[in-house]
Amino acid sequence: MEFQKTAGWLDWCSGPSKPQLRLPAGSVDAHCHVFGPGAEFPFAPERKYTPCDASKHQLYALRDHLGFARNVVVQATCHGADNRAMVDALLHSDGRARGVATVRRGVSDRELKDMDAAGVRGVRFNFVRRLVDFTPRDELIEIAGRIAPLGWHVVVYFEAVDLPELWDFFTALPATVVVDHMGRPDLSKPVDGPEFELFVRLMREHANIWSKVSCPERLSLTGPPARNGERNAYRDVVPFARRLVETFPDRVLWGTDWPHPNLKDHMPDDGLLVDFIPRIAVTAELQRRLLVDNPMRLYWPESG
Ligand code: 0GY
Repeated sequence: MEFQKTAGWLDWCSGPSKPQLRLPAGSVDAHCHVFGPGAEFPFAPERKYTPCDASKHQLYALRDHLGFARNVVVQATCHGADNRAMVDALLHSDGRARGVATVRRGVSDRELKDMDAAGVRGVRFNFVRRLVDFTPRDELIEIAGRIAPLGWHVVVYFEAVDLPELWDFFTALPATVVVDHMGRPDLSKPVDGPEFELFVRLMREHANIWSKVSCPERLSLTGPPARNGERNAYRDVVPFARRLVETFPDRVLWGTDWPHPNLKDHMPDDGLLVDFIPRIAVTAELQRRLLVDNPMRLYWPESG
């Protein structure tokens, strides 16, 4: 099937630089996606955007280029609850990728078991309105109950302004909960202001809640290297991410977010994104926890 990309779609960077940071051995890119290829794995009819293709081969070439050992492939909304492209990527990873799926209420036990065997370790609940239609809470609670026996966790994606309303739902989930991109804070607000404090409190009061300290390119208002010079890229994100890394060193994850869906402004160089890591995890010890120990504990516990 032929797909027409969403108008103004920015394709992923095809020649990323080699990072200066030598990643710790065994580092995990804990948030990335595959898109199609659409001709092989068609995009979902209910999708809100149509991306460029971004195949498993391209993802694994990037993994090797950047110096990662493993990936966590997160189901993207453009594939809806059709997890075939993500599962296919896991099956062709030589055990070096785990996955996070999107499922609906009608998913069978057999489908869940097969996904588990392929390497899926969680489901994603998405509350970002531009990406998905509303799913009733009782359906999500039912799904959380269905995956609990498998030992899977729940990944949640939402914007900071919606946290007060989602608080009770998140804190009642009977699983590890991993928040995408620090709960998408509004960086025009201070790092010690009430909005981000609420997110820090969520993590402080609930030891089962983790956060990805990913996506400076998505959150930053000060912007990318071209505007600031490499050393100052995404500088407004640093205090937010550093605060989480230093307060909760055992519950943070990092990922490239390749192939960076829905960016309007610029497409990041993934090598430079890796070089952002030492600015938010400032010691070798913090980097090792962020990139190796924490994701291994969550996604490859049998290797520990
Ligand atoms: C991300 C961000 C986005 C999209 C998705 O599943 C998705 O479609 O995650 C976004 O547009 O914010 O985390 O990669």
